[in-house]
Amino acid sequence: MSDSSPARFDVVVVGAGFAGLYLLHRLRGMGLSARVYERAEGVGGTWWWNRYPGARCDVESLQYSYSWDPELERDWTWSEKYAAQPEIQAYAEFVAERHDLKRDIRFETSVDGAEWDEAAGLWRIATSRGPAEATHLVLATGCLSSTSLPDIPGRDDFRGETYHTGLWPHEGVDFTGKRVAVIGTGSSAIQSIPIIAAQAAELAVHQRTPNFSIPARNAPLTDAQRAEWLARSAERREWARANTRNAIVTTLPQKPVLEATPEEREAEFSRRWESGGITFSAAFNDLALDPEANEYAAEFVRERIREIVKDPATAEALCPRDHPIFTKRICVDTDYFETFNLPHVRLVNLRETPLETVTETGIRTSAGETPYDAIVYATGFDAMTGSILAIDPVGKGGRRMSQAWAEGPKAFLGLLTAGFPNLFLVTGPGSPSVLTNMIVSIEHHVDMICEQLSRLAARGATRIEADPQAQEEWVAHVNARAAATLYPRAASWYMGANIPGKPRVFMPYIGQDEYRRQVDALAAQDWPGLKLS
Ligand code: N01
Repeated sequence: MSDSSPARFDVVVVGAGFAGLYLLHRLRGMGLSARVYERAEGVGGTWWWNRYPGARCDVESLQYSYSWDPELERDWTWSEKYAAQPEIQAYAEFVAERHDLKRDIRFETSVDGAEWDEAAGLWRIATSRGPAEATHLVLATGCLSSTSLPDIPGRDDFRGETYHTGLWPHEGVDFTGKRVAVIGTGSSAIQSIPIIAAQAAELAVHQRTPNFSIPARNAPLTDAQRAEWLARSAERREWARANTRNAIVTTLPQKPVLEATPEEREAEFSRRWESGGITFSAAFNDLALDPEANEYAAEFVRERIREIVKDPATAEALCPRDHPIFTKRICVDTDYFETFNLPHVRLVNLRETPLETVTETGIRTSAGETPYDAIVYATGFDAMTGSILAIDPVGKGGRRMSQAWAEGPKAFLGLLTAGFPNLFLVTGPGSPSVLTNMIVSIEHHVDMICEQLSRLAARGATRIEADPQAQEEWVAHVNARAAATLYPRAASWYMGANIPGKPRVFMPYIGQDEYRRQVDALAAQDWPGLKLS
């Protein structure tokens, strides 16, 4: 069905993930007309698409949940420390039903383009079901929504089954008795490999770059744990927002590892390794800053890999050496390294035997061809900018976002780009986003957008735009913060390094606590850098 005349709204939102859902709820509360367009058949965003076996959040479920509805927090029961994809998607569904959000969401509708009409002061939006118009356009399109399938020679010749972890079939895949190749060893691969291995007859893991991974130590949550969290959740969430770089409640590091004795070092790394998860990175406060400090943490993890993996050559090949630990998103696994002890699982080290081509029946490396029934691409995403540039909005003077961002993404506070009035990004490049508990950053940005919409209304203004000079200064500030850390030493997706031709710029803002301080300071000065008219 296609609408013929443009539907007209105060705000059009692209995406019905956790950002789009909360934003829709807020916009309704402000009395604004809003429409959400979502290409999937249901809500949940990244959790709708990433249904690969073992998909699970690496932030604890009690924290990876909305804070804006205390009753919701009481009424929803998380079953495990780290929720699996079906439970998180069910939670998104529960929120949508509870707040009656779906009536303003058009599913299976992609937004294919958007153009700013300067004279009319509105966005003209092209969707797969016809045109729409809105005073404001919000891209709540997610940071990891645009999948990346590498251009490997022969890729499309393969006659067996082909999957990408980020576009997993909803009916699931049964690998029982099959010869399976996985390409990639990032978080998605590391989570899915143990489960694929449990089904497959043969599994070959094609690794170009080994990754650091920490055991999740996932477990069912008890009533006592849930009650304990509920009793103090508001206070703890607030503490994490004010005091941590990643908005995750944890015990903050007390000292630099370089000042710790060997016994203190070992004890703290061991304690964090045993409790599991990404807070391993908070063991000491100099790990992301000093190469020598970082190496202690890296070597601790390598030692664990050598302990777990029985074959010494495989263990050594699994030990990351090309980047400091924590400069790529640390992986969190359940039995990843243990999987390489299974007789039907083998590591194909692409650094030693490079992948030459996919054939009709398998994969050929420099060591020869191996037949497979299925190939799983766990090859990641065109992160942070991919889903924005897929729409490639056209701003003032006919200038496209892809032109404005030719040297790398530029957005004041990661929220608004100069030359694109009334176009908001949720957790855009230049904001803490992917370095944090995403739901906390999403809530912050949604609240910031609503604050700006209220300011516009209060002043009888209709347009908001980032000042180019303020934007340049912000981008320089984001870069300077990254340059003071070890992060730029990794060829990571944070740097755009996984996509051929993408500008190498460190995209997220390091430190959501500092980001909040900056935002609060701007608010106290009535938002210099944002022009209302
Ligand atoms: O993707 P990735 P991901 N030939 O980009 C390899 C979030 N996430 O989907 O490093 C061979 O990390 C590539 O190799 P290399 C999380 O933020 C969260 O796993 O480029 N290999 C790499 O090994 C995460 O960081 C959760 O040498 C090729 C892999 O593919 C982000 O999503 C779970 C190749 C891609 O790894 C992305 O994770 C899952 C080629 N041509 C994801 N091209 C949780 O919450 C690429 N690779 C736990």
